[in-house]
Amino acid sequence: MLPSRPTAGPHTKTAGWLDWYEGPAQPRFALPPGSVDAHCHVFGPGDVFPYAPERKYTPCDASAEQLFALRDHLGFARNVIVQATCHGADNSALVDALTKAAGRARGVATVRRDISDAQLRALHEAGVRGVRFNFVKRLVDFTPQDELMDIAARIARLGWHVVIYFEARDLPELWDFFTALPTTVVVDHMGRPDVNLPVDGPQFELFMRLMREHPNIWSKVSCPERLSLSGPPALDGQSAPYRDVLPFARRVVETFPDRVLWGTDWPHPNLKDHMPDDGLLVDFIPQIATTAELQRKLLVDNPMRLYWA
Ligand code: 0GY
Repeated sequence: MLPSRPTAGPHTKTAGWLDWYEGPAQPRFALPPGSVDAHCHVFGPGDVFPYAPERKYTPCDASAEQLFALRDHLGFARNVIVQATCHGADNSALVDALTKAAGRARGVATVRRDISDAQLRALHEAGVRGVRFNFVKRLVDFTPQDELMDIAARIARLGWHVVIYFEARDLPELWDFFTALPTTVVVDHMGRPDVNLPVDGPQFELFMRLMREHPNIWSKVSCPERLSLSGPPALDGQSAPYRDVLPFARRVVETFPDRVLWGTDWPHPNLKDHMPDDGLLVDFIPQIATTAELQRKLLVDNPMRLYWA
């Protein structure tokens, strides 16, 4: 069981925002030993780690302790904690969580161009191994690409990678920037395809081409709950959960088995329609990675190579 309920903290939560799911199911799928939840966040708690003034939403709190309780409940060994936009470039909550994880978590930070070398080194010591560049307009203000490229050049020297988050329709205009990045590049949530479009149609083909032509580009095959239009399991149990996302995720896993990662995305920011039960999300994994070998690569080998090597 999780130790405590979601709380609002000292801030007023964004209207319509759903709290993370309390008491998730025990997954039926037994995760391979050493599995990594490679995309999750901590929020606050806001009275200890205030949310950034420039944030576009105010979440309910989701602490490191609550994340680790979920990790143990679901059967993961480790987490990769990604700095959420509600904390801006103040990575204090992330660093606190990494310290508390005692080696069982790595981090992806948000940094600005004026960060010093000493601050970057301190983040590395804490367990940060990447930076996130966010191009989703509802989440962040615009940052010039030359600033991002400067940051990429500096973190490349530390052996870090860049995580990119964007909407599929914006890929054509971002292509040149993404393909010029000097590091390993990890795409969040398969570049957010429109799953109403065909899996072999021009939009998703462009994403597949991005990965095919650039062996340094990886993808998280996460967030079916965010991408799906068909939604979670029907109450009558007749329809498969997130069935419209399946062909997309399966195609990426089977085409690039050594460059895929999976994460819960707990505590699932910005969901207003339904909040997934994280236990059922884990049960979705064997549908997208259908053999023991693909599951081991997705959940253990790939994240260990990228974050713990
Ligand atoms: C995600 C997705 C979202 C939010 C953030 O940092 C964030 O605020 O990543 C989103 O709203 O799509 O990956 O957590």
